[in-house]
Amino acid sequence: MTKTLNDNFLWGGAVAAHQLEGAYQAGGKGISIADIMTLGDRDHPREITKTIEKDKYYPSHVGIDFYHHYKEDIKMMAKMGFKAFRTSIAWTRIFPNGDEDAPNEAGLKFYDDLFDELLKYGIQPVVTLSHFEMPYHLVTEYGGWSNRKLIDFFARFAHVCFERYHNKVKYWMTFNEINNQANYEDIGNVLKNSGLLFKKGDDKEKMMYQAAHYELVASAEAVQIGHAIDPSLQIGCMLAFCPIYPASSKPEDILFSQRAMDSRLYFGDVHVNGEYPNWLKAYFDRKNYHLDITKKDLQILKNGTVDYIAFSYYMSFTAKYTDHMDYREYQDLVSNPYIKTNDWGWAIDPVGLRYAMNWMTTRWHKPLFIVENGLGAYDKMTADHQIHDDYRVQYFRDHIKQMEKAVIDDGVDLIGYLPWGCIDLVSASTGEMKKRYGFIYVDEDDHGKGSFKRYPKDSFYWYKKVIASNGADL
Ligand code: BGP
Repeated sequence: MTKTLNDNFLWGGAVAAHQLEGAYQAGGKGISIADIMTLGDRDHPREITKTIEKDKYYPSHVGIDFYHHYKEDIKMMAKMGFKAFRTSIAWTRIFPNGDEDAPNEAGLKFYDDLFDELLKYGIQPVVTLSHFEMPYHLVTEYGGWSNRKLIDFFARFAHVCFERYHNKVKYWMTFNEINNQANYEDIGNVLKNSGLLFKKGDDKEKMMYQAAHYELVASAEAVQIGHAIDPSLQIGCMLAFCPIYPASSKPEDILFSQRAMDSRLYFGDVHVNGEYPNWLKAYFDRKNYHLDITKKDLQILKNGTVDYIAFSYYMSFTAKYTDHMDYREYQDLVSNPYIKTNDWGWAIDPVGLRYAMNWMTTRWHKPLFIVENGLGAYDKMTADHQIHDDYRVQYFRDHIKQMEKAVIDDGVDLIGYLPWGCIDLVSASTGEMKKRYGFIYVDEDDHGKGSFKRYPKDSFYWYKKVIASNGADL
């Protein structure tokens, strides 16, 4: 008999609060860093404004107005047969400024209602505490994650969420793509994700490591808080996983690509082993980085290791050794002749998903959870409201096949598969609507205009069939 996935495999989809909720000031919500980001596009990064300017369009303000449409949206997900739905809690709905003593009840109630609606259909909510956003007040008053105080603010937020929802939510993640959260190369991302403000002359790399350390400690503290409230909670980290292949069999290329991956994925080492890897400690020494890492921090990291590894998988990279071996230099990327790219230049590499799953299993020995994967594409709706997205079906078919090989043939322990943007939403990198990922089309343009009506795409019916057959009918 052919082996299949477990019956309790969690099929579903994933979104994030600031990319779909809209209603950015409803129910006492505060301003988050996502709310001051303007619209960008493939060639123009999004800008971060200091104040909200009248007449300017900010994608998160509208999202797809999920805040008011969630019942209808969840009904459609239930029709597809979803077993799980990943979303995030907007920190600013719970603590509008981030540093209050008491949470905002209206914000807490919104997520109670949302989780109840999911549970009504037997869909498990899977929750990220911080998905690329934080209260803007914490940036202006404290300097974002450059400040140790943020650990306490985050811990308080996590505590409130675990206490309130632990009977409704079993699977949690602390920071979305924590390894992108602390990425100093792209100023837009830095501000967006970690709330760092740079002054002239600042050592950005050092600041990035310091912020990353505080986030890692905050994450480990949250894991302990959640387990103390309810030991049955499964609390994981979330990593962006992009394999970085060597450009050739030249030993230097191989060592170089290995170090490049280490540098992106050391976050997983800290989350799982509760300590920094040796190569990174050596690097800190070499660079003379005396980071604020206390004995107590190291104890927290040790005591707050994660239950599982959640990850996003979109693409792979290929790297070539140049004349230096500093691990941050993996940006010397070359194109891979065996791999095609999507309209945004992202490499489409299904086999890379199987590679990723095996890589993580061998290294960390933890259950895995695919909480993002998908194809951003320009979809067209016909006059009779059909969306023929056969390219998306092909993308998913190829990736799910590799995922199944990893589970069935390679024995990887996988909790579920939650493709990204199961309903069209605002793109994180550009703020546009036209980079669509969903099984459900939302009639809205890049400026937040449209009927906001929802329509199933062809992929909707295909995915329904996949779920119904537990991944056998692709
Ligand atoms: C991941 C983020 C998501 C999502 C996805 C697709 O990095 O966790 O928030 O947006 O990428 O990216 P984009 O929206 O830029 O296409």
